[in-house]
Amino acid sequence: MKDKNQEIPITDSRLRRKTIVAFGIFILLAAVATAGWLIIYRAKPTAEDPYIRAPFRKILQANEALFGGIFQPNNLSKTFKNDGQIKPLRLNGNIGMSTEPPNDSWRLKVARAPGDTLLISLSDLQHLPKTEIIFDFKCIEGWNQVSHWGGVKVSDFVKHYHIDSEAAQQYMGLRTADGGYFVGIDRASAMHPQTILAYEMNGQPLPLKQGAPLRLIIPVKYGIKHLKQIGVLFFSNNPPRDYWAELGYDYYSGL
Ligand SMILES: Nc1nc2c(c(=O)[nH]1)N[C@H]1C(S)=C(S)[C@@H](COP(=O)(O)O)O[C@H]1N2
Ligand SMILES: [Mo]
Repeated sequence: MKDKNQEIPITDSRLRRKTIVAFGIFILLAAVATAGWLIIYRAKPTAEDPYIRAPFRKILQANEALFGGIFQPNNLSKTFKNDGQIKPLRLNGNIGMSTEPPNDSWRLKVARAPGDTLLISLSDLQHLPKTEIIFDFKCIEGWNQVSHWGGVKVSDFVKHYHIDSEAAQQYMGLRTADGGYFVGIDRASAMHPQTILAYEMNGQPLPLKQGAPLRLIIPVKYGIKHLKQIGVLFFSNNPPRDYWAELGYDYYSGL
């Protein structure tokens, strides 16, 4: 019987053949890598999306199709018990934010149609059923923190103001009063039972820098979507403008 461990003698011709095969594989892989790089390098952003090269956006969109497709509207994000140790969320981002505390004349603007805007006061919102949530807030910059919020579910809000038909559109859009920060949210995530218009943090009125009088809390998304100091809310079948998506980030930003 032949010994499996028997060494094969290394002859010059065998060595040459091995070298040629290895070199061939190397050239092939290098060519594939270079071709891939060239495709991405030569690709241009498109007119509609001038911020990132089209192949990168395609990858983000494929991700969105996959994760949006498997998104279960009734699957809840993990929640936590209040152990009395929950700290204010670490501050991050102040784009589009005012340093003036809001006064009693503040109204949430709900743009239903051109020339048809609902104006809703904070106390109106506080009279709606209140939902509290304690969840792990995640920022794309790589930090996360358990945080505690109170407010009204977007789905309860929609029902109360009879804007179900508007909210049946594919997206909800939000922007700050000055329009400096803006996000777009797919309908399923906006209407998710843990998505709230929050006016409290840790059982206290929302601090200004944390988004007073009203911010979005949407545990199924990364922090970039939790817009602080909401000025205008609207629904649309076209994707609303989104601050970070326009700088090349993922529009969907799901968790
Ligand atoms: N208006 C506004 N909202 C915003 C931002 C911002 O720059 N401006 N930053 C976002 C980001 S990236 C994060 S992580 C969270 C942080 O919220 P916090 O400051 O309450 O921690 O707010 C989000 N909402
Ligand atoms: Mo963030």
